[in-house]
Amino acid sequence: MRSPFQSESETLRFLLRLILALIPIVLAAVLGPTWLAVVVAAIVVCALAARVVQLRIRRLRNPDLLVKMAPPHLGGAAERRVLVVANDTLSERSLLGEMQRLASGPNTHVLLLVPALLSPAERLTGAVEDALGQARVRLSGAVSRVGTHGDVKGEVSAADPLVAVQDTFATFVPDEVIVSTRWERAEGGLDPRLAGLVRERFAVPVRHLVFEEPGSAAQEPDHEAEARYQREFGDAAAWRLGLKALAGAGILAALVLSVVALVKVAERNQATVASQRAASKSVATPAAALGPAAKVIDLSVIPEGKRGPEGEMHDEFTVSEFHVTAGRPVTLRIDNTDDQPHSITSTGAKVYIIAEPGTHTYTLFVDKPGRFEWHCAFLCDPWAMAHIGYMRGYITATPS
Ligand SMILES: [Cu+2]
Repeated sequence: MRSPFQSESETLRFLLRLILALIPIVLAAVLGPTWLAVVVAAIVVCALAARVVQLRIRRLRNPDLLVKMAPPHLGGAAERRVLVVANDTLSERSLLGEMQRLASGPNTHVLLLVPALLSPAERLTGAVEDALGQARVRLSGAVSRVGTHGDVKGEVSAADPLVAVQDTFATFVPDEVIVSTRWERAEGGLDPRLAGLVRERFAVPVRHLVFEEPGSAAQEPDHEAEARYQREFGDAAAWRLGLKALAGAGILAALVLSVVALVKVAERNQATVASQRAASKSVATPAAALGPAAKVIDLSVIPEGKRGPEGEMHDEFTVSEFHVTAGRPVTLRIDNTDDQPHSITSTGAKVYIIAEPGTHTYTLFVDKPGRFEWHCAFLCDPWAMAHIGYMRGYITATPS
């Protein structure tokens, strides 16, 4: 596979840019919350992608003009070497006739180059065998029909068509090139701009044989028609690329937004649990200072342990009504049979007990009299979390 970079300095520049782009992402990840790093990463990726798209659009609109290569003439003065580039038009009778006419000329060598028609996906994955096989079949068909009339050789190539042509300038050294395409680029057909691109790069006569549709006569567009077509095709391709880039940006934005939302929710949950854990510890301390708890209440947490009135089974605390005396600690021995924590959370009573899985003791302490509602603050069974006697209940503190 060819490197996408044209030179070492270009590779180096790309690496430098990549490192520069990574700095803000790393900084955001270290200094800020995770979602900020995600947003910064997305912005950096968008900026890089926009730059790539901009460069490609520019290249599509104004293909860079290279210095033309003028290959030396190979062989005797009377010798003529003709390169024919075609694939999807190889069934055209007039193209084969033209090749026959050329091949039967004296001292004329014809090389038929058939570039495999690869989709971008095939080019990327290297799955070139099918396209190469098709190219070989077309080549051998054409050579067997033309070859008897003179010197015709054939070649298939999996490289980009322009690169394949360039390669034959090093090996075959043609004096003349014929490129045959359709006008409209059919599904996977040879790019009609190929003739113009070859003409731009090589100082040899390039003929473009165009077949509007199968069986039609060959047309040879003049310079102006060719240039106009190239411009229009370039504009259309630039448009298509722009639209694809927009769609890609939309998908990326949606992805980033959902990742940020997920990260934020996860961070908030963590913060809630952490603050509840801290709170349940701070409640335990004054309770311990008040001496041994007088009373022990045994209860369990059972996932899907109790049938609701609508017939479904729901998570439950086996005791959901607690009676305490204000200012006096009570010990809860909770056997949480679930594999996730549940809680007895009441902001009114300032009770924040997290029942971890397994059997542990906790101190229930309410400092003022009143009847307070509590609920489980962990996302467990939404129905149970909303119903008294399941993941919700009351703490009644009577005055001492
Ligand atoms: Cu719960």
